[in-house]
Amino acid sequence: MTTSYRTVYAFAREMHPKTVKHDIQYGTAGFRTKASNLGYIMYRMGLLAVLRSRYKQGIIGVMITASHNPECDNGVKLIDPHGEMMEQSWEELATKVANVQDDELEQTIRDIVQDYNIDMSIRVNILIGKDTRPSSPSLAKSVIDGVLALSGKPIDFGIVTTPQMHYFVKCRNTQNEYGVATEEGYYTKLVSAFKKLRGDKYNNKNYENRILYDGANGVGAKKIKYFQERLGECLKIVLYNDAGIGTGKLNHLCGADYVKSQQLFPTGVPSEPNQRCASVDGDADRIVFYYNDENDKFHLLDGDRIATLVASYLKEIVSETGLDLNLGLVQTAYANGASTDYITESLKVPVACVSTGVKYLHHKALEFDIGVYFEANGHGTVTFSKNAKDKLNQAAKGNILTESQQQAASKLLALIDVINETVGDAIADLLLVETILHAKGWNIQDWEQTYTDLPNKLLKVTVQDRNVITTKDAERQCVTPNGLQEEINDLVKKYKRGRSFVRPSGTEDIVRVYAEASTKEECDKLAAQVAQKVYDLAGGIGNPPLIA
Ligand code: 16G
Ligand code: MG
Repeated sequence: MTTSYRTVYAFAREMHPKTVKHDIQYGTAGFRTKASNLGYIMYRMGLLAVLRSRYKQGIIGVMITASHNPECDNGVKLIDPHGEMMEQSWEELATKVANVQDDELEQTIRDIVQDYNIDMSIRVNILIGKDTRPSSPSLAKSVIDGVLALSGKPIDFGIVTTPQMHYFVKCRNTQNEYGVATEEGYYTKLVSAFKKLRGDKYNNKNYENRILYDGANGVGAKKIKYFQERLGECLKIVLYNDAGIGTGKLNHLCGADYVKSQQLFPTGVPSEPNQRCASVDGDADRIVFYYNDENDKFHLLDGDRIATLVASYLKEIVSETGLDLNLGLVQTAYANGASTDYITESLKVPVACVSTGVKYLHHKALEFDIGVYFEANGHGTVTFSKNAKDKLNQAAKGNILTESQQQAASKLLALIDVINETVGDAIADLLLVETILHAKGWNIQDWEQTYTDLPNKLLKVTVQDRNVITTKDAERQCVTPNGLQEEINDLVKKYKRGRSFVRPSGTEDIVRVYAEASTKEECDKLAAQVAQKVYDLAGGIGNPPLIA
């Protein structure tokens, strides 16, 4: 079979013409913008997926989603054969392919084929998935046209969560060694591991097996039903926010991003005092936990909390196995300072800090035998090295260890199957957290009491060009504009436990300001003062930020 390039331009011209003049960039989470501007981008990403697939000689995934954005937005990202986000060096190619004129498209494709020495005769499969946005089906059709134009074979998985797509891609590329590449395979893997760990004692000490679940009116609401069916009485998941497709309610006043960024209880979930609740985001790759106390005060347990809970539990089991496995935790600068102190000082687990964005966290985590990573926003998972899995498998089978060590090894192996190692997975993370709370006999208050978060604040500043801000040291230090870091240092010094950093957003045309300090008042003040410095030194536009 040889691929003809003839259709590339013809399809573009007749069916998917470029409709937007300005360039759009493949950012931290792929392309993301108004759905109405994305048709030609989708077509072109279908083309690129085929090139990437032939280049890597593996199956590539394409996920159509705009995560926690409003319903009118959409987006697309490519998934590499290991189930990870597409390698960074290809992001530039994606940007190029997305932005050339229609009549330059064919040549651009030919150039990539030549530069990367791609064998265009290889037969390839491209897996396509989408969230519940009303625009997703027609955008999926555009991706399919792109795949067909270069003679790839599209396989449509329909409406699925982002982490399900990552899982399918990995399963397919490992000939189902990682799991069976179907929705059923995914549910079976997670649910059987969960049930095995839980046993027949559904409650334990302070732990009660009931959780209120906010599905953000998205795919997370649809897919949790398969878990409800399979888990039954073992874990009672009570679903809220499951509005129909196209009602405009996706992520509206609910979902993980809303709860985390607004620090508010979502709409549509009843407030029962001290009841554990969880919210996922629009494509179910983030989760946060929370509750209202008897005085109706809101308490949030975010990604940092999940990270510490998971790391502490893994540390316990690893030591029970007696095996020599190195465990590490990866965070970003957004991690609450109190969580970092708790992890290093109390848990004595090494912490690495990397730049914002899942790909950075994931890659760093792979350096450990067991790498736990979470962003404060609730995106995260755990990765296990081959070395760790081999040692555990041997330990669980062989007679080298004591019986209790052997049992711990089996428990850890089951825990690995509750985890989606490819990417942060809200539902898998929910099952993991429930497993740990159950094992510890904890309610959500017990979990919260492990340490006290420092008050923190996020602000946005609009500037002429956000790229004038450059950073180093995992975004904790600002390099340009000149003098800004010194100003931040001077401000931070004035506050007890003060910490602040600024970085250009990778998903919005703004600069983000983060601050934390020992009291809420001080923290708000520090954030506002730093925001003002950004406005003054980095070309702020519009109204200056308000100083509290
Ligand atoms: C994207 C990233 C997320 C990051 C966020 C930061 C992925 C899959 N998602 O949603 O990890 O926290 O961007 O957004 O990488 P920002 O650059 O606008 O602050
Ligand atoms: Mg998401």
